[in-house]
Amino acid sequence: MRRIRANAILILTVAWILGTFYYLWQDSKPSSSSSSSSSSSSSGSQLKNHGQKGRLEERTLPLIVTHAPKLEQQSQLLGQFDEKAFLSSKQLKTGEDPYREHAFNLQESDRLGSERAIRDTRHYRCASVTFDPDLPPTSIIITFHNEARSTLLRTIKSVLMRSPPHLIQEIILVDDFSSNPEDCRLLSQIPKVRCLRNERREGLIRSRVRGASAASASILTFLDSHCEVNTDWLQPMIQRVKEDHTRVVSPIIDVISLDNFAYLAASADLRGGFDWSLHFKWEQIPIEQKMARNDPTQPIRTPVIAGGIFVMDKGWFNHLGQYDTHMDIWGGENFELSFRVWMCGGSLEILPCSRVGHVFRKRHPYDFPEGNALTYIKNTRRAAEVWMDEYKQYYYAARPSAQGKAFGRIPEQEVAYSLLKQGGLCLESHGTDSLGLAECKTTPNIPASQKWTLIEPQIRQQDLCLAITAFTAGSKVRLEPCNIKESRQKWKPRGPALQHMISGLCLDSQPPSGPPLVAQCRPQVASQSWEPQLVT
Ligand code: UD2
Ligand code: MN
Repeated sequence: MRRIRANAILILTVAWILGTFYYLWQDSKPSSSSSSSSSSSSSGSQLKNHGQKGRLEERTLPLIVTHAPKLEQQSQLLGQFDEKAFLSSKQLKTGEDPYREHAFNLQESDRLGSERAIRDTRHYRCASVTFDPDLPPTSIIITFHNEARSTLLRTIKSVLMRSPPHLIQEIILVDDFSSNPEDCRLLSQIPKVRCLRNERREGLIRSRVRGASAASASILTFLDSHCEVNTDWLQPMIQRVKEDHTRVVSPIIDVISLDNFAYLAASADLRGGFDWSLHFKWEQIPIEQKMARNDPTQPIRTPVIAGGIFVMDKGWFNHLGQYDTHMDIWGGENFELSFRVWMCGGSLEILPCSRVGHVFRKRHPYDFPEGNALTYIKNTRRAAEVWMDEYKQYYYAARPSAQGKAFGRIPEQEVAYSLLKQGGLCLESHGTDSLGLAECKTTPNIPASQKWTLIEPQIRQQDLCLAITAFTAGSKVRLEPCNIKESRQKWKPRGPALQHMISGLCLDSQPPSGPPLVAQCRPQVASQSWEPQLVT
């Protein structure tokens, strides 16, 4: 009996070891001859690095390999296009740094060829999800600036190979004034591929708008120029947008190693996020939501998208005003679009049953005519100024260097103002040091001195904030320049009262003739009741 048990354990152990080896072998294909990371890291690295470490899936997934199509299928896919000539025209010279031109290992990408089998990284339950038989087709839009030929062609071929043909209306390439115009011309020979070439460098934002305007399908799909789409990547996204045209959906973005081009599964527990400096980062789904998720095929709602890979209705894209075309080169447009979508009543989601691989890089391989940092500030400052209302102060606090930097013109903003009423009287400022109560005025005669903006934790009048002068009962209040870190300026509503957060004291108009001060909070007392009334 004991012997049988020992044998069973031995067999299981051997099977487990073999399984692990097979998995690791699959995952590390293709093996890398030189896996040293990019040597040069430019000034833009901290803006660009989305922190891919820790984003990879830890769970061992069932191994399903996506097969490459047979040879006769391939020739049909590419038509007159001469793949061999296209790929062999430019080769890396011996001794040349393979990372220099593209910030990924070009040698490995070239070695891989234009197609390969990759692991189906979805949860196994995704394979049994079904879609409407009448999904509408999409226009795929890929903008590129000096992309490596092998990665660009692999992106295009993976789309043609791994999408139901009737769903691909066309692939629109927008060549953003790459040095060699031939890439654009040659790739147009592939059936369904059109290439538009910019006459000057526009950046990815204006290039995508150009591509979207040229699209003939009612659904737009955006991809970066160094992706590989995975099995059944497209159907889940089109299905969600077909059901509700205000959804903007993206796949889980798997990681293609910039060193050896291994295709690695990303974690399915992440969503998009950002810090106040408008720096994109992946964040864990909140634990309550994670616990409530009993179906791993369900969408994950996300505050923002990473930006490069998403599907959206063309009418909705136009309705929202497309992108902000005054943004240059790279960066910030993902926040701007995400804010538009949420604020205009749409939604953003990540679909775990859709997987697309992307080569995440540590630096920009291309130049920024106005400099990397200034361009990022310009773009994010536009997003903050246009969409973040009073919250933009957090952006400036986190990125003080953005203050005073050029960001072009933006449409006038409308801010919501309130009166702070106590019976028929209103809180009013007379200069910064003196506050008082005065008869409430009505539209259109409301003076700026009675208009307040209540954005927790601040009570503002333009750039001035209501502050206590000391942390003791009986202290006066006054206006002073807003500073988000200043604890004397932090308030929160407490019923009808306005309570200073640290001292716990409440804004009080007693005595009515004197200036308002802070006093011990007393519920239901008229002198501590401030009724906000919105004015336009
Ligand atoms: C991420 C997004 C990217 C974009 C960017 C913020 C993903 C996978 N990628 O950066 O799509 O949203 O954040 O702006 O979410 N390009 C041009 N013209 C230029 C510069 C770039 O056409 O002047 C192309 C470039 O060839 C590439 C795409 O724009 O296809 C995105 O550029 P990237 O790959 O350098 O950006 P990435 O992935 O770091
Ligand atoms: Mn990219």
